[in-house]
Amino acid sequence: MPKRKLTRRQSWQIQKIQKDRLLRAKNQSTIAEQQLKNGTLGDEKIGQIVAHYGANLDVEDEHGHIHHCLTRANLPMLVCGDNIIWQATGKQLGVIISLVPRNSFLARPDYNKQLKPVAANIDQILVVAAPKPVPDQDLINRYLVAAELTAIRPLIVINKIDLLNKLELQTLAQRLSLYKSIGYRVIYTSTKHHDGLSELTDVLKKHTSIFVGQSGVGKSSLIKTFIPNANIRVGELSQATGLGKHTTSVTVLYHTENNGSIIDSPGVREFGLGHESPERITNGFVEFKPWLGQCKFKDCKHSNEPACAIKLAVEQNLISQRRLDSYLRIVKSLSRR
Ligand SMILES: Nc1nc2c(ncn2[C@@H]2O[C@H](COP(=O)(O)OP(=O)(O)OP(=O)(O)O)[C@@H](O)[C@H]2O)c(=O)[nH]1
Ligand SMILES: [Mg+2]
Ligand SMILES: [Zn+2]
Repeated sequence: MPKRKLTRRQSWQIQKIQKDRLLRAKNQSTIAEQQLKNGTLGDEKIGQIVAHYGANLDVEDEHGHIHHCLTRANLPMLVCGDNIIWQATGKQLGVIISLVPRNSFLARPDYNKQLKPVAANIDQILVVAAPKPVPDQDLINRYLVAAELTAIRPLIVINKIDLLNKLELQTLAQRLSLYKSIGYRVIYTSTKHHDGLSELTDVLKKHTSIFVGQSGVGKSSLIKTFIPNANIRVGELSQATGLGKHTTSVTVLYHTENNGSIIDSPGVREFGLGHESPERITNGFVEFKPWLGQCKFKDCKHSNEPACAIKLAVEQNLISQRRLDSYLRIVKSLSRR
């Protein structure tokens, strides 16, 4: 995607927004520190972050009650799924005083290239795509790379299959069979016709899963089918662009009936891997692994070099040309940032 040149006014606006944000965050931490100093605090308790609105976080206690909390200034940025220690400061209000070490966390760089955690303590990433908007395979691959590099199990969910006739579905399944061949589970769903939902329920059991993918693919709609009582907003696709309109704006964690938790996150058009090196990205393409280190040149980029083991594997149909092309596009996009 070409880089957009910002006008002076736009840069000024962005800078102002960032300054205001910083000020707000500072104020909020000062309030939290003040509350701590005032000493009107309850006992230290364990809790989990279940929603995240700027400086305010919703903490769920062990009884399933929600408390609106601020955090101490010395804590890192907290996200959904984080286990924390908090103290009550009032009715349904509290302050978070420490973070329990994370088992895992998914992060992505923001527009400032700063790495921002998205969710913590997750053990499954459900990469959701839909026939409309057209499944973006580079985006799917980016998520798969991110999942591989953070050692969180990824699965692919193709939603809205009701939009396809039998032949179209077969063609898509054929196209995506490559993912199955490299070890990823692909689940086909429709929230309209209830296809694949029991398979998905099974997958969610006893796990903490995050739903990620482009806006409008139906992440919230899928989650709604598992937690019908939750107040989840689902959006319309824009008439003009056919793309989603970013209905979900905050990341929220929901509990399922079968001991699982699901995290709904806002759709993204692009999942940046700008913080990763090309070598790490190579490792995120699982099927490349047996051939790594076998190219003629140690610094082989797997594009035009002679005696490239990866290209040889492509010629022998052991690696898909489409995955190699996608890999090369992703690596190329790193140098543009
Ligand atoms: N035809 C069809 N439409 C669906 C299906 N699932 C969801 N939709 C529609 O797709 C649109 C977007 O759904 P959302 O659930 O808001 O999508 P989202 O991925 O959460 O989008 P963001 O929150 O913006 O990231 C809504 O109009 C849904 O009704 C499906 O299985 N089939
Ligand atoms: Mg949503
Ligand atoms: Zn090579």
